[in-house]
Amino acid sequence: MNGKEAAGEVYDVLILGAGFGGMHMLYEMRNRGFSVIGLEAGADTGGAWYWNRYPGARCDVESLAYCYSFSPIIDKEWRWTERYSAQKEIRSYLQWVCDRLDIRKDIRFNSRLVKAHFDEDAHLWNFETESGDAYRARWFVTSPGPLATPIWPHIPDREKFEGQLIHTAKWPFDEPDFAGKRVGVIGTGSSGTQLIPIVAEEAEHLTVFLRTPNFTAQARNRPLTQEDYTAWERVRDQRRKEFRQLIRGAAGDLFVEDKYANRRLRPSTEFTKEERQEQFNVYWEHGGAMVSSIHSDVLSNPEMNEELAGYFRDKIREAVKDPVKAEMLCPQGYPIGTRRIVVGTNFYETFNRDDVDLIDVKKTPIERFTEKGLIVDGKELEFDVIISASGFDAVTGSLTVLDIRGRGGRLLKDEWSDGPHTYMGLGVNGFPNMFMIGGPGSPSLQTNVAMYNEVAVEWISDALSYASDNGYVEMEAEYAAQEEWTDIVNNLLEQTLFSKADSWYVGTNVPGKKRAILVYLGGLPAYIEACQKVAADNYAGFAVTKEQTLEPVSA
Ligand code: NA7
Repeated sequence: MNGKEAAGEVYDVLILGAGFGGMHMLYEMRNRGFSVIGLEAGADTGGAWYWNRYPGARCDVESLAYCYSFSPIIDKEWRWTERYSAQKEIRSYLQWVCDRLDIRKDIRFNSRLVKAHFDEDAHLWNFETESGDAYRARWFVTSPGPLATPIWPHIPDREKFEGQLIHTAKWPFDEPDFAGKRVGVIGTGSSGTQLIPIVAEEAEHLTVFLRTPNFTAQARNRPLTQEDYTAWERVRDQRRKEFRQLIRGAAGDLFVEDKYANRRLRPSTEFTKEERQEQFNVYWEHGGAMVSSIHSDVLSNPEMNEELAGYFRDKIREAVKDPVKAEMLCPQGYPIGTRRIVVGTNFYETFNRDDVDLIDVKKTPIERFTEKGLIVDGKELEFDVIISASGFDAVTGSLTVLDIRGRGGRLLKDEWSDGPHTYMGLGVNGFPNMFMIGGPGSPSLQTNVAMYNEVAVEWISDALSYASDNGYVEMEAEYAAQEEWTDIVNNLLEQTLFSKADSWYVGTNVPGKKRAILVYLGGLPAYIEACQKVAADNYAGFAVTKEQTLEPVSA
């Protein structure tokens, strides 16, 4: 049945997005007896892992942690092949889960939601897709992915470029061939850092445009062996419980020798400088972003933070032979960990190649595009292909891009024009019956997002069961509760070194976006505790409405 046919039908729940969060939500709702429909813009499931198909795309959280934990079937039947999964494998995993748990039949693919309007009289949401299909549902659960609205660099005359122009998050299905080509890459976040070494191998010449250097840890990816799996299966259930008690929702030290495994973070001050250096060395060699967060005070203690930053800079200077390029690549002027640590392979070593140039656009900005390439420092640089690894309008952008209207026609985008206001990152005052997975004010991208998603799915599912069991037709975040939570989220920014850096975490990568923290920085355990408290207190902070029933009128 397509949406038009369904227009008369009212679903209990409509879910926006069929990535990690959306698929799980759909499965959970269906198991609880709700009628449910999912809308997905892509032609298949995968979410971020459907769209970000650029060469080298890979998760920066270990596969054994970055996956579902709710299904024994999945645990039994799926095997990850590498320590850090490549995009293709995660996409295959999500497609397989979609089929194996029979989720697919309830998802409408190629269905990009453009409008969601709340009907206050009927206590229902009305939806419309890009192709004009209409749906109605009591509850609206958004899971669009916090990194789903790509942004282009603000460089004039982009449309004039006659070569191939590609955004990493809109990678063409026909794999581009870089052999014999002059390629430019703009951006050195996670996407650029993963892509650059691979393009350098293929292209005739590569020019990298760098603006803010990131701290990049070594991935040290490797195949997972039978021994790894045997060891993992012994501790899996215990570790998953532990993940929920860890600030980042994952350990990153699954295979670290026990003597160093630091599952309960301790402050750096409990160790001598020599001990800390030894710990850095162990984690650097082990690989992954964990080296940046092995002590609990790295984001609050400036001296400790600088010690770790210095450790990273020394590693960059060791890897990059040309001292000028090495200094260009050394992050300065912001604390380590306040922009997402990038996890890379051969990134720094790529700049030792003769056919790779590095241009610092802070010193020599890209002035504009031309038919043949880019004007930089008054000179034209010619390219066959320009790749923009310029990132996303993170977290809020996935929702503000839509026409979402709550009570009295209030537009969500306007509500958040001075920064997002949410209750627990789950609900928004004025937008009854709308619940968010990965909403602003939740820990989402500040944690292992696969683990956080499960927490959000469980909480929202319980909330909807509670509403349904009690005959509530509306559930809405109260204004006071929302503002109190928003203050908590904003104050956490001020209490940490996060306030000292520009990044997509605070929205400064999007011109005109209000500087405001988009994620809850208190860590996963504190967030879970807050969510549990609200639920245990009959969803305190959410106002509920029972359907009015007319009294029989006597003759
Ligand atoms: P990011 O991390 O937002 O990186 C975007 C990069 O693009 C970053 O280096 C930007 O520099 C750069 N950029 C943007 N505009 C320009 C212009 N005009 N000139 C030069 N450089 C520019 O996005 P990613 O896709 O790499 O990663 C997003 C997340 O996905 C990542 O954190 C992981 O969670 C997975 P800037 O830093 O703004 O100076």
